[in-house]
Amino acid sequence: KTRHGIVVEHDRTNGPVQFHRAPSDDWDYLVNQDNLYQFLAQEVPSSAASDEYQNWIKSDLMAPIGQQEVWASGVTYLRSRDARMEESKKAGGGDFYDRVYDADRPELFFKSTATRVVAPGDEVRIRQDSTWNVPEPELTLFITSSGKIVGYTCGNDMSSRSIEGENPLYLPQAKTYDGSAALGPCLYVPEKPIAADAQIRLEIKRNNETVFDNSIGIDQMKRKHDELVSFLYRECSFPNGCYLMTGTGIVPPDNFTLEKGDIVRITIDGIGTLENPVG
Ligand code: DO4
Ligand code: MG
Repeated sequence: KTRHGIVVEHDRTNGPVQFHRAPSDDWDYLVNQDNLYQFLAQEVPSSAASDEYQNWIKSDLMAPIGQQEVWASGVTYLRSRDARMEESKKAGGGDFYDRVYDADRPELFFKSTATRVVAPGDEVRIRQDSTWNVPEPELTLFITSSGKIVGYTCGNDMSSRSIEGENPLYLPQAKTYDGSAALGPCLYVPEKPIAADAQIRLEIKRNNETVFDNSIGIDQMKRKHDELVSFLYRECSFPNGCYLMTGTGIVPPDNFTLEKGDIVRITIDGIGTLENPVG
């Protein structure tokens, strides 16, 4: 894959979301700017691009990542707290999830580097030693090295519920393995923070049929984006900026597990759709 996609906010006033090729091949340098919106607004045409251009760029998108680390937040929505409490029951349950939902300090964990992040259209994976697997559709922040949120993308925090449910200490194995994360389809760079009523939608298709479809508003999240960032940046520096998945508010019912060949589609208003087959 050869193209990094960017969506600049001024597109929203011009009809459908318009993708643009990133105006530099030096992704790490390009995106790590506190005035990224102002820079891109000058570089990227505000007039609508042709359908041909849109199809061309969407056909070959890389994940919008270079040297950045990907971190993730957990238990930021009620649905996530309830699902984790349920899945950990057999292991004695504990009140970890309940406590972290209400605590001052959020759950933050290291998810991935670019090597384990897959691009739009490429395969996300389920672990061979896991029996219960789900995608987690998450609004993902892009934060500069100074701690400013300048962009957003869709994230898939692929998770093994069987391994995580067996013991909370297995979380890194449940969350981090080859093909366990997807980002894209682009970096969305608005002038102001993403709309508070933006919706996240998760659709899962199997043999051309929809087997799961649900949505949630980002306003249902318990924590503020800046709150998550301030904890993440307390004792960690990020010379190239950083991605932070903000947690899932959608968890399929307990009798659902992903299968090889399923198609996972994550759509967030303003950003577009991240689609990946499961391998
Ligand atoms: O506590 C385990 C992980 C939580 C998580 O990934 C989420 O809530 O999205
Ligand atoms: Mg998650």
